[in-house]
Amino acid sequence: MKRETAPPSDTPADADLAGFVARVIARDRRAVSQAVTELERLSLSAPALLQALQPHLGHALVAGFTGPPGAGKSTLVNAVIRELRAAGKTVAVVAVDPSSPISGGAILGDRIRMTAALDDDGVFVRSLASRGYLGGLSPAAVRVIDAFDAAGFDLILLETVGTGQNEIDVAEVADVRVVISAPGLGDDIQAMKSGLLEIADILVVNKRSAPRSATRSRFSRRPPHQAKVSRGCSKRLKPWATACAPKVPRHAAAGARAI
Ligand SMILES: Nc1nc2c(ncn2[C@@H]2O[C@H](COP(=O)(O)OP(=O)(O)OP(=O)(O)O)[C@@H](O)[C@H]2O)c(=O)[nH]1
Ligand SMILES: [Mg+2]
Repeated sequence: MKRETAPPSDTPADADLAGFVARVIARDRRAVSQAVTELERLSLSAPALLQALQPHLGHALVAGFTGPPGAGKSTLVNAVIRELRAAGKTVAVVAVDPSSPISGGAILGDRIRMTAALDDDGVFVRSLASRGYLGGLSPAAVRVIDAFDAAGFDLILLETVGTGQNEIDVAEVADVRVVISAPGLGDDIQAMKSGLLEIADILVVNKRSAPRSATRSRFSRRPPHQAKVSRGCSKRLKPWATACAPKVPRHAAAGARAI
């Protein structure tokens, strides 16, 4: 007698998949969390899930936050979450933390700063480890963004690992690129070398209370030639933005001033 072989437990039947996708789209937190985990780990069912999510993509605006380690990316993202929630928008956050090159573990410390996400169903934060990948993101980040997009979040905030001058993968993924700098991280020579600065739609000089912030405000008033490079907005940004010229706010994420 021929024995029926059951599908591998990780591969949902079509009906199960349709039901699961319906729950993701309805922003059922457990389903969203499970979808994110499957897409992050690239489980056996991930390709079918990704395909099923495709018709539901394209609603969210993806804002990337990048900059050197400790510039204040997570603190700024936290402040932006508060502002967006006050404006009635739903927000998902993908925070990429570095993996230890020795143990492979990641501290996943970004979300500690994101207190605005606590006890709020309109916010979903997922930390990802970079797993040694260079470029500022995690290979899973794009798939996880798709899960949040399908779940109907209005905005997806993507925080990179603390980046160097050449780690600009976020430019490919985000509709709006926010580059965060802080006083004392370099002089005009660093500014001329560009790299990271060139991808900015919005260039934020954070930590206005820091001792060298007066020097940086000179830079803020007179953006360097690099800032012109990203003058255009992507098509997806236009419905959201009143202006697309690069902005250089001098800013304090910690006090949530001038967001
Ligand atoms: N004085 C001052 N400190 C700030 C400000 N924003 C952030 N900080 C502090 O700077 C430190 C680093 O802030 P984070 O938000 O973790 O910086 P980050 O860029 O996310 O750091 P990594 O993710 O590790 O690269 C923390 O101690 C913050 O409290 C600010 O506007 N002013
Ligand atoms: Mg951070």
